[in-house]
Amino acid sequence: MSERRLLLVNGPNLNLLGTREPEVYGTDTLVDVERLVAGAAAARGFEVRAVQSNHEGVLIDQIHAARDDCAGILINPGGLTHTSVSLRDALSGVALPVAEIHISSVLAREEFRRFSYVRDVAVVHVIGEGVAGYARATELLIDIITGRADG
Ligand code: CA2
Repeated sequence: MSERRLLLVNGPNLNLLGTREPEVYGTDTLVDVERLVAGAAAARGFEVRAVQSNHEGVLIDQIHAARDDCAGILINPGGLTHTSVSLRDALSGVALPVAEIHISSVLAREEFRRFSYVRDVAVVHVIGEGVAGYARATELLIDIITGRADG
């Protein structure tokens, strides 16, 4: 492992966290999420570069850039989870370990949320644990990166 840094990616509309639909997504904001992840990573000696965008190409460019200086990627792709072959190809193309996070229980919501293009390119999946799931995903991904777990 060359770098003790993670890329945290939040996809479209996650900038709205904490502003509406609290019954689905809770009351924490995106800033709270980014602080939570930074704290969980720092406790294990990692730093985090966080990006949120509503634009698929921006997310893909950031994923490509992670090849140079990150040891893994935490991603909540938002609605792109269910639609984007390109995002999936970017994740598989950089060949870094990926953790897929969903705040809500996507498997228990509308049918169209059940399928994920990201699922089988990720080695960690934390789904339906609310914002706290980001911290657990961070720990699980670091376990894999540091060789403390194998999946
Ligand atoms: O449960 C998740 O984390 C999702 O990835 C969130 C996406 C949704 O399309 C996925 O199916 C599941 C939506 C993100 C929108 O976030 C909002 C947050 C607050 C208010 C409105 C939208």
